[in-house]
Amino acid sequence: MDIATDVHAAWLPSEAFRPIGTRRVVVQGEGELVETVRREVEGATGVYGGGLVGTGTGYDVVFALAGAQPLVGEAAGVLAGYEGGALGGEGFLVGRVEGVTVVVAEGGAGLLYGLFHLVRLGESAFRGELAARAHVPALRSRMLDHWDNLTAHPVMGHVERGYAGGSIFWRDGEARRDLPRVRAYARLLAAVGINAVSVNNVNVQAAETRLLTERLADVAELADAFRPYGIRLHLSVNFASPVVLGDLETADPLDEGVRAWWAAAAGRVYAAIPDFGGFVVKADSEGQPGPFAYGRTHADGANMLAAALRPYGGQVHWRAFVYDHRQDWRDRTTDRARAAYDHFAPQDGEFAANVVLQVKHGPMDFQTREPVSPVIAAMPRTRLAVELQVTQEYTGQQRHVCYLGPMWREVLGFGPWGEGGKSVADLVADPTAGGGLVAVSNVGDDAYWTGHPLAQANLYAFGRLAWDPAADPVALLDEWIDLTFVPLLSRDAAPLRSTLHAVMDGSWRTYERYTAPLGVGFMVRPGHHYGPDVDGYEYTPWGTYHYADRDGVGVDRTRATGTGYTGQYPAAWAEVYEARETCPDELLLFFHHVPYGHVLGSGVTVIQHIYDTHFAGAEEAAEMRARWAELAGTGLVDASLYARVLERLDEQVRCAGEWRDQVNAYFWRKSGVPDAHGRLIP
Ligand code: BDP
Repeated sequence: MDIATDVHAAWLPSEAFRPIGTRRVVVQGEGELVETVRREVEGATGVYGGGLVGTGTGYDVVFALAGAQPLVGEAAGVLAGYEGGALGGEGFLVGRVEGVTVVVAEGGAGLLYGLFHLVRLGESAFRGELAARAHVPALRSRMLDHWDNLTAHPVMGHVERGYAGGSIFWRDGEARRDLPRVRAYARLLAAVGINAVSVNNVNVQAAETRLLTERLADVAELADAFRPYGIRLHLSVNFASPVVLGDLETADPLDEGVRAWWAAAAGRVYAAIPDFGGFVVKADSEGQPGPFAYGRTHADGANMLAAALRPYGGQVHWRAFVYDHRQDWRDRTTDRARAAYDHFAPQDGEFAANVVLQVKHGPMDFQTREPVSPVIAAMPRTRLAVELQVTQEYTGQQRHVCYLGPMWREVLGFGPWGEGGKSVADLVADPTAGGGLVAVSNVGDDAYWTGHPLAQANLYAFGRLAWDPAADPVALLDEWIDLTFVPLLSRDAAPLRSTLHAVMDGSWRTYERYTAPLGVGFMVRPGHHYGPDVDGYEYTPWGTYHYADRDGVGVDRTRATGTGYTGQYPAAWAEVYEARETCPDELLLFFHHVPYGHVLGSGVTVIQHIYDTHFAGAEEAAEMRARWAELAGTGLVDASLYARVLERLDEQVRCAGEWRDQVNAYFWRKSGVPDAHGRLIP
């Protein structure tokens, strides 16, 4: 077989299991996840001629729980030689002694992650000696949120901001019950280390409140499909559920009846799903109900739900995406970027221990470039999770190639307190104060899962960065290529690898070049957010402005003359952002309103930078397409996958040209400053 026949397999094609499948494998231990490991091994060895064998015979690989009795000698040896800290339920040790490859773990999840680790290593897991090494996830919670609607929303469809077809869970108000597909999905997620999902949209429609009541069996069925892969299911809930369901007249979090209602609801959920993860809540945001209606705080609201879940060990993921989407746009002192901090920072220390405050990585809304949210550094006494957007709402909607690994790596590596201080990754990884990493899923019922086949790499990279935030995003691309494409090739993969790197490595920067400049954001068509519309949101109440006029552009967020947003950062960054001279170029227009002639750190004026980057970005998109087209007829990738990517690159090239022309024409007309190189601007 030369090319993929089962596109559903994504980064787990059966060929990737050949190295394990040809070998004699011992699996030691009991429990549901150990059974999953056994099933995986049975499947692979059934195809490739190896076998699941007993401890008395010759064997090449051992997967063992540390507590198994009697532990085979090689596993006991690896364990005895290990001197590091606790592995926990999800960590594992890998080593190779006397020709036997060994994975030892304390829990079934660790063993399963160890199996997928060996799949990533391929044949190299079976060569020479491997010193025992521990692999433990840096973050305890690695979660994917689906914005899937039970019933198609009239505007948003079945998946809000979904670009990969319908929901794999729901259709037309019913559970789809395509459980084999859900299990295949759970398996893909486990292979990248994801251990939590939420299966419905944060904007919870009235009918969806019934997931907590008469539809609970549907939810339990999904939980059953995820459980064998170590993934805990969560639900988004509507804060006003007691009212929406017609049971009570109030949803006031301090009302005893309301508290009892939620306690009973949680009891029912746990009776059906004993390992249920908890609730995800979007409250008082973009029209969702919340505690403000009753004069209560977000801590009041979150803690009430937390109390209902506490007896069962559940958590509330309370989202910090709270702002006024009907702000007075004539008032230049209000600033949407300030909102999350202004709402939440004063409540630091007031949230219960099983509340996780889920903060978007930037202060606005998943733009191509934003500074890191100041909320992340402002709440040391609150458990925080950082939320990323894998679905490409603002980054090309899975029609454009935009590999986001490099952006997320920058976010995770950012040090809010400056040099030498803790990083964002350190904060979310902290064993007591960290709430992990969450991302909005990019998956649907599309044959490639993600619409754009190359968008799979974003899901892959998210999971792997949540496991190891220090991972190099380009190396993660290699891993993804090695699993997804290389096992299917019987010849040299180097040309394919170099094409994929050429198309993907710099694609986020390319996308940034042809869209909104210098961190100012938006400029997208209102509503669906695809393609350029420079003034689309400029004179609306949404709070997303660029303030371009004939003299200059950008948002003054300084303390000296602007909205004061820079003051929300710890001193090191507050000062850097406050001054035009020290503010990083790529964020200049996020923080400052400057004349078109302002000279950037790069030595170029703002207006010339806009022209240069837009010409360059559109050209790079065309080069990406040309690189991909070189694969035509080579058989290096499946023909339908090749065609799907090419068709999307055609659209990317068209759209990048549209962005270039609209943005350049707009700023030429506003500023009256021509392009120094006399290129064509419409
Ligand atoms: C925005 C989306 C909107 C979501 C919202 C959220 O445009 O569809 O409901 O975020 O995060 O990016 O709640």
